[in-house]
Amino acid sequence: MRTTFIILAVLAVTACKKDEAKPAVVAPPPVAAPVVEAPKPAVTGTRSIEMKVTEDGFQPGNVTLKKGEPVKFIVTRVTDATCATELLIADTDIKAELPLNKPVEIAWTPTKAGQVKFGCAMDMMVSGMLLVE
Ligand SMILES: [Cu+2]
Repeated sequence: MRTTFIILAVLAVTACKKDEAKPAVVAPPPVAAPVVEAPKPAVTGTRSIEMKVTEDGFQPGNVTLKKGEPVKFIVTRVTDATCATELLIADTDIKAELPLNKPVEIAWTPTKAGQVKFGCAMDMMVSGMLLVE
């Protein structure tokens, strides 16, 4: 009887040690968790839309928005081989400089449904379309 008890006790102790060892091994993933959660505050409230200016123009060229929903474009010009060094949104006062490789935040809230053109300062020769629903 005693032997059985001791074996069980040993097993129990061994099991405890294993359980104790596990969290130490599992520990690294929780470190990654805050990294995943980090973008959340930026998304809260205002929708962020990342956009690039490449040799092919604005990427993405078409963006669907919702009327009354505030958005924040984060625009990065990644090439000098473009005339789109500024971004204008038609029928608004928005005119943002786009320095090379520097993300620029442009906040806007569409107030009516329809298509709104955006593009470079040169009569929007390089352009894209905002589709407001
Ligand atoms: Cu242009």
